Amino acid sequence: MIVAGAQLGPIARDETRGSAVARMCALMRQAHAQGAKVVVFPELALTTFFPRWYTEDQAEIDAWFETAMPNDAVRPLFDLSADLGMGFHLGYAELTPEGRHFNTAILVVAGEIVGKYRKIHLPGHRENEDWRPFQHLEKRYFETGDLGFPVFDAMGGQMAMCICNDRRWPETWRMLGLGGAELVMLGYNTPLHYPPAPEHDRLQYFHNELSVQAGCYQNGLWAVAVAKAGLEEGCELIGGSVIVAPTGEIVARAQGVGDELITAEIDLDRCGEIRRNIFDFRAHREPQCYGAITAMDG
Ligand code: ING
Repeated sequence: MIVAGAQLGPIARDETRGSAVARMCALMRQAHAQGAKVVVFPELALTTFFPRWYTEDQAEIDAWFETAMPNDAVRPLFDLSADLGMGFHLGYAELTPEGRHFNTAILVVAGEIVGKYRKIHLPGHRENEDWRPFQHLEKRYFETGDLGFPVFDAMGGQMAMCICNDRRWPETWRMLGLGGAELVMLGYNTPLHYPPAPEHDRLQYFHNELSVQAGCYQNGLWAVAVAKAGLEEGCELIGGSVIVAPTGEIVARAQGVGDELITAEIDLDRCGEIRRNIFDFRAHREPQCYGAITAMDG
């Protein structure tokens, strides 16, 4: 199947959801024209990355969230998906009827939601830290995801999702590998500058690829990892969207930091090259030796 990653450039603070959706519809049409069966959009793709600002005004915070999915703003994307027979992954901020806040991603096939994931690894901090040039308040604005690491039978394969910081944690990938995932779709908003360790700024693209390549190789699965990129409200976000094979090879990479489509023809059966051999879990894993991984947090 041909898969597509639809990298987005900056979304301004005052940019409407309709504007972001229109940009995504254009990319979905482009993906369809190139024969893609599914297109992956970034994390929190309907708005600017609002956790970069501190506020105690809950109404201001909640305005960044979706209280229904689909809703009028995203309806054009769902309708186009149905018209074109396309699948898509969309990251957004979810406010549940019970008032719970999640950093969420959904998989939609032909206009119907077939899978949902809520971000488990929330980076950053809870309180305003004025020494930082910008905040990273995901721990303040979101709850830890409560859906686990689900795998969905869709589009002729075993599909899964994770979100941004999740990709840095090997546990994420192992849980999805153990769940039989063959294609992992994920979006990210990754600032180039990492205030706690600015000496690592030059490594942000490398760490993005290292994390996804390792996750794919060590679990024998494909990944499409897609950035919200560019200079967004004064904060430079990395691009570097990639499509990675179960061998760990990068088969497509974005070149810029704007709206940009990447595609690749992938064969889900290639997961077997890894899973029947070097990472045949049943033959080689020794879970009785790994107790510390779930017994302790650090
Ligand atoms: N963003 C970043 C990420 O994990 C980050 C946060 C940046 C952590 C750089 C460490 C280093 O890619 C989100 N949204 O998780």
